[in-house]
Amino acid sequence: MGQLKKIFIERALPKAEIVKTLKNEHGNMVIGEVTIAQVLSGMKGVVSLLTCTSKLDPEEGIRFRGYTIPELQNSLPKINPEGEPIPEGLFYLMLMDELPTEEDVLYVQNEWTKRAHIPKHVFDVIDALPRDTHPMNQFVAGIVAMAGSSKFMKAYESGISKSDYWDSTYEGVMDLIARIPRIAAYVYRHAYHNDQQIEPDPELDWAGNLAHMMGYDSEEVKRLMRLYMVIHADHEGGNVSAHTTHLVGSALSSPYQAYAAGMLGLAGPLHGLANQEVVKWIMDMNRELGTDDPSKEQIAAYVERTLEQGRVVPGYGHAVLRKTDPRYVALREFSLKYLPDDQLFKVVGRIYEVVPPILGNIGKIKNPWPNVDAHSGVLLLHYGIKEFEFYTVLFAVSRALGVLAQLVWDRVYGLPIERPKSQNTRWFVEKAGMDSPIRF
Ligand code: CMX
Repeated sequence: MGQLKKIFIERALPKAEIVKTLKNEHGNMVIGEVTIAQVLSGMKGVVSLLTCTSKLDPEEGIRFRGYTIPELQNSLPKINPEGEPIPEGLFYLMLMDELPTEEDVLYVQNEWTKRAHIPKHVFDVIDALPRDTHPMNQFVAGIVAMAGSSKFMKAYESGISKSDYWDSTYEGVMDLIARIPRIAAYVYRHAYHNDQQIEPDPELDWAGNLAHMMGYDSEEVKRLMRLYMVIHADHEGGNVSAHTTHLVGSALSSPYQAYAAGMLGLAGPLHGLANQEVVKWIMDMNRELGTDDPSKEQIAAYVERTLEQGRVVPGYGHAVLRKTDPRYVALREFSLKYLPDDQLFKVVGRIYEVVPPILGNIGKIKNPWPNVDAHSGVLLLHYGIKEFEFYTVLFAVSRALGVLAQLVWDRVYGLPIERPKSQNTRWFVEKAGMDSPIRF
């Protein structure tokens, strides 16, 4: 048994006992009430999931196993003291519930390098897709094409006991995370670089290798990629991508299938696709105004037009957050350090001054502040990664770290198949005491 896996399960089993006790001895305790409004508003605020890898506070933002983004930037191992932490360390933290040492991070990095081989048929599947297939669809097709090599499925078919599910899930998760950057980079080169593929460099870290295989070898892009992979990795359990991965995993679908399903959720414009939508929106605005330097007044008028058309302003608002997203702040700080004079960065800053008061005045929008997607595309564009339809794939690569670390915990905790209750309209109408002829 690998060193990490052995230590992991020794630490995880006592926690699984706590979860068992909660269920068996405190299972009848009432922890909340649910209103009709919550059911009809996407179950916001209904506590119904157990997620340990991260927690989202509406005011403060995300904490990964208790650590904020600035705290991680100070305490996770880095390749270069001037640079950003490497995502291997964040994965270790989310899986092990402990900050890693340099040696721990190296262990994870080596494990992923060893496991990174991808069967040829997976590339054939991507090659068979038209180049203009949306990169998220190509990416998910590649993930699904790998599902046949799932160690979990093989173990399940061989008749393993429930108590061992976590083991082959861990193996599958480590294989999958190791392979994901190559799939993403392969899609990028298939879609935009005439299939001129770049082989992985086994000496590089996970995020640095992703930048390298995409064709970007400068240290600055590698730094950005490390930051990008850390900040997007997890956002507690209820967001569409994390919840879907957990839900599909609860049917004992393999990690490949569960992750692929989750990433199809990430591909929606209200979730991860918003990063491409932001860049599109800014470019449309600049085109319509005939300038790349719009004034605050021009931006405000364009925002009003967007709203009048019944569209959302992408990159603003959030289902949980009620303040500026700390992931936005981290990207802004990176921009101030490396690209303070970038024209698009300046426009993004101006949009930040204009949009929140307009959205706030509407009244119904619970959070007028920017989320991570309002800023991420600008940095990628600055470094020449101009194919904005690819941006959500980068989000997906990062999101693997959190949702798959949690999937291992789901199996350690023995969480069962998820199956909330649904009711028809008649049921709600009767609950509310309404006089209505509606039957279902
Ligand atoms: N522009 C215009 N209208 C907005 C808005 C925005 N940025 N944000 C919210 N609203 C609207 C909602 O569409 C909703 O309108 P209706 O009542 O007419 O349906 C109303 O305000 C209330 O919404 P809310 O409770 O404040 O927000 P939700 O939890 O329903 O939705 C989110 C959250 C993120 C989907 C929404 O703010 C939005 O659509 N933002 C723009 C898209 C975006 O940036 N998504 C990325 C989120 C981060 C991520 O997952 O990556």
